[in-house]
Amino acid sequence: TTPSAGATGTLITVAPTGAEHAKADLPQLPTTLEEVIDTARRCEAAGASLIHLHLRDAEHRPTLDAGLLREAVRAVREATDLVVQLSTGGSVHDPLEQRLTVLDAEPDSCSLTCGTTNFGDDVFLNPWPFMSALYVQAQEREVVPEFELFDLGHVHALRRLLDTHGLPFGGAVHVDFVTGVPGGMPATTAALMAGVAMLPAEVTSWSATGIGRGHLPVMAAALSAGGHLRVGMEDNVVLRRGRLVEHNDELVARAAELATLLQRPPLSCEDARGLLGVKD
Ligand code: KMH
Ligand code: ZN
Repeated sequence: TTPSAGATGTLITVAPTGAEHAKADLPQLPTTLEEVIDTARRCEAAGASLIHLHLRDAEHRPTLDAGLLREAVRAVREATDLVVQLSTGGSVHDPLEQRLTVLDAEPDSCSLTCGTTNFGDDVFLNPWPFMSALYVQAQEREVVPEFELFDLGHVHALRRLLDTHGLPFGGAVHVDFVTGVPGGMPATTAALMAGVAMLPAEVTSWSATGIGRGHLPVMAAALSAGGHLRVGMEDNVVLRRGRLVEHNDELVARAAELATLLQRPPLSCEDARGLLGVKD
C-alpha cells in the first residue's frame, strides 16, 4: 500500500470515562455532559482524533439512555472534529438488547468486542449472536465498528465475523487490543505481538491500550510495532507512581509526545476519518 499519513502518523484515541470508576472515588473523572465536552476539546488540542464514549446519568452512574447518547454525539460533534465512537460494551450489567440500541444515536463509530471475557470478578458478555447482530446493524446504519480484542480468541472471532458478513461499512478494518483486563490477555509486549501476528489480512490498522500498570509498556510496544494508541481514564488513572491523572489531556499529551519523538506524530481528525473509513 502507498505510504500515507494514516500509515506513518499515530491515531490517538481517548477513552475518558468508561463504566467502571466511581465519581465518588475519582472526582476528576468526566461524567457530566459539560465535563465530557471540555474533555473532548482539551484532548483534541492535545493530539487525540477519536473519542470513545461511555456516558453517565445525573447520579454519575453508567447509562445507555438513548436521549443522552444522542445529545452527547451532537454536542461533541459541535465542539470538536473528533471521530465520535460510542461504546456498545456499556457496563457489565447492561442487557445485550439495550447495548444494540446505541446505534440509534448515529455515532461515527461504535465499539464491537469480539467475544465474552472474564472482567475482574464479573463477566463481560459478547455471545456470537450479539456480535453478529451488532456487526450487521452497524453495516446497515453506516457506522464504522472498532473491534475490541481482549484475548487471542477474539482475534479469531473477528476472522469469523469477516467471513460471515464481509467488510464493515467504509471498507477499513480497525482493531484495538485491550490488554491487561483481569481475565483477558496480559498487558505485555509478547501478548500484543502474538495478537498482531494473528490479525486477519483485512485489518487495515490496529491500536492498543494497556489497562493499569501495563499502560506505558503497551504504548511503547504499539508505537514501535506500527500500531496506534488508546489512552484515557477508562483504562488508566495513574499518570506516574504516586500521581493520579488530573485530566485526560495529560494522558493524550504524553502519548502525543512519545509518538512525535518516534517520528509518528498524531493524526489530524481528518486523517483519522480517512484511516477508519468513517463518513465525512
Ligand atoms: N465496560 C466494559 C465492560 C467497550 O467499551 O466496548 C466494556 C468496555 C468495552 O468498556
Ligand atoms: Zn469502553
